[in-house]
Amino acid sequence: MSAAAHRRARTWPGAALSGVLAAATTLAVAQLVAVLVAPRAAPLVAVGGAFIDATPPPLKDFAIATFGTNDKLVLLLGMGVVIAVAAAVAGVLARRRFWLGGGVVVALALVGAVAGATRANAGTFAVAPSLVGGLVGLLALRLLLSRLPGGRAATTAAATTGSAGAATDVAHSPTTARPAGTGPTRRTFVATALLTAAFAATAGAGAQLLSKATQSVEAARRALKLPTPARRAPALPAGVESGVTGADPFVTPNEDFYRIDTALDIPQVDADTWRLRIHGMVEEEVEISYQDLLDADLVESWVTLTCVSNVVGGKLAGNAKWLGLPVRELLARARPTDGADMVLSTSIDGFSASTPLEALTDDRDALLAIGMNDEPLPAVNGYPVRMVVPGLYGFVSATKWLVDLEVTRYADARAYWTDRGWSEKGPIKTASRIEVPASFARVPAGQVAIGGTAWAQQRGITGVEVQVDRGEWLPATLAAEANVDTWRQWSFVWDATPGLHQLTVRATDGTGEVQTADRVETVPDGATGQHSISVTVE
Ligand SMILES: Nc1nc2c(c(=O)[nH]1)N[C@H]1C(S)=C(S)[C@@H](COP(=O)(O)O)O[C@H]1N2
Ligand SMILES: [Mo]
Repeated sequence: MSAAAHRRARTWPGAALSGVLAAATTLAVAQLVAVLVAPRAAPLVAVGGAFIDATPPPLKDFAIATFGTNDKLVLLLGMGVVIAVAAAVAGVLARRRFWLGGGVVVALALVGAVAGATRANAGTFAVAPSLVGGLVGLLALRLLLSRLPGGRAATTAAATTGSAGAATDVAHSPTTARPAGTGPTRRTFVATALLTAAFAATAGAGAQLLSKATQSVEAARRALKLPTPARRAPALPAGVESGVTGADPFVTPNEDFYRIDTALDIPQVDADTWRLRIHGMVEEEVEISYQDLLDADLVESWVTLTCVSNVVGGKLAGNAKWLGLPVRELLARARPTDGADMVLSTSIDGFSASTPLEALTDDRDALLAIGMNDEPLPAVNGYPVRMVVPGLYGFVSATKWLVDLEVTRYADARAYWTDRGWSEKGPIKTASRIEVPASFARVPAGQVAIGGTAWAQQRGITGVEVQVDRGEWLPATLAAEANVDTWRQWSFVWDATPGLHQLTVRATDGTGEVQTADRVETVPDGATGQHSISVTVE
């Protein structure tokens, strides 16, 4: 090994640390610039968003199945790890030849800039965060490496900046003089590293504070008072709850409602400037404001929302009281032309859903919803306005942060998930699940309360049956039905004998059709199959 190689071998941890610190500086500065000029173009969020859009359906399904609603956190953590490793390698490379590592920083900044500029509604300055961040990151890398003891870059830096003077005073500026040829000491490097880390932390915290201060959307949402509906939802009948302890509540509280979307950062939509345009195959284009919605005759309804990615027995469904304007009233004003059979609804972040025109014009009360369980829509559930269409999976109907309705034809336009291997239509399939006891629970012998929920929106649930150890199907007791668009709870008293047992459930919908036992996957239009659990009776 040459002497230079020896020195490099000794200094690689410092070089790797330099890379990581430079990356942290890049991201923090980019975040700060993003908050100031292009909120949606912060590199992590923009690249993560582009990654989500490019994720093939099996991987998306895997992510949801494995990490549930934490899938986004996992993605961000994964990106953090990848970036840290790439940055460490870049640091070591840059130690050898600056532009080998610097090139990695430039490449990553360019990826961030392109992702930022190509997101929906990106804005004029969408490349700025990544480019400014990348530039500051490069300077940080250069500075750190020049302060690394014992390497070539250090020697060069010392030779160009050095003259006589004290070498070890950590408080000195980059032009601190030191004896020619001796190079910086370990203390100088540690001090520079600490300063860089402090700088990155300050920029990051500044970005955080600033974005809190400028996020007036949540404040506006909280201050909002929903109007009194012109038509209230009928009061829930007594007995919609089965009464089985531990079963899910009939009304899902907003904070427990499942969340599924492609948005890494929750879009901040200002209700005051919000507009919805209805256009395409219409006699007349219509545009409405949020105030128009507040002033309209709003209706309330109980609807159970369900995700197509819900697996048999899964929890990606929730039931709420929605407040909104029937979409058919707007469509009546716009007057769709002959041949139109679909409405493509688009959100501010580029997600889109294809809903049959029919489902938006018939009497099922498809809503432009602004309220959820007597509150303005929470930001995660689509504030200020989302669609809620009874009977259809969310991916083809429930567009959150809604900004555009295009009346069109299935032959002419495709929605977000249809481009990614999912179906263009998505009526909800009959489903039932056992909530109590939990799978693999241990229960005492004797009378055991079994409970759960079934749904078949638009058709309703007219029967639920339970099967023990693949025996005879026995009727469960149905809780009261609120309406055909909500889920229905059920209960069953089981005379449990000691041993390991299997319990299975199936539902019958309002058309008399019994839920199939055939297992199909969620892709492309929803899972089927019956939910079974194993229980040990002691
Ligand atoms: N803007 C936007 N709206 C969206 C989605 C999305 O990714 N982006 N996902 C849809 C899907 S797949 C479902 S199941 C529902 C989930 O609504 P929730 O998060 O309020 O439960 O939102 C729908 N609306
Ligand atoms: Mo979904």
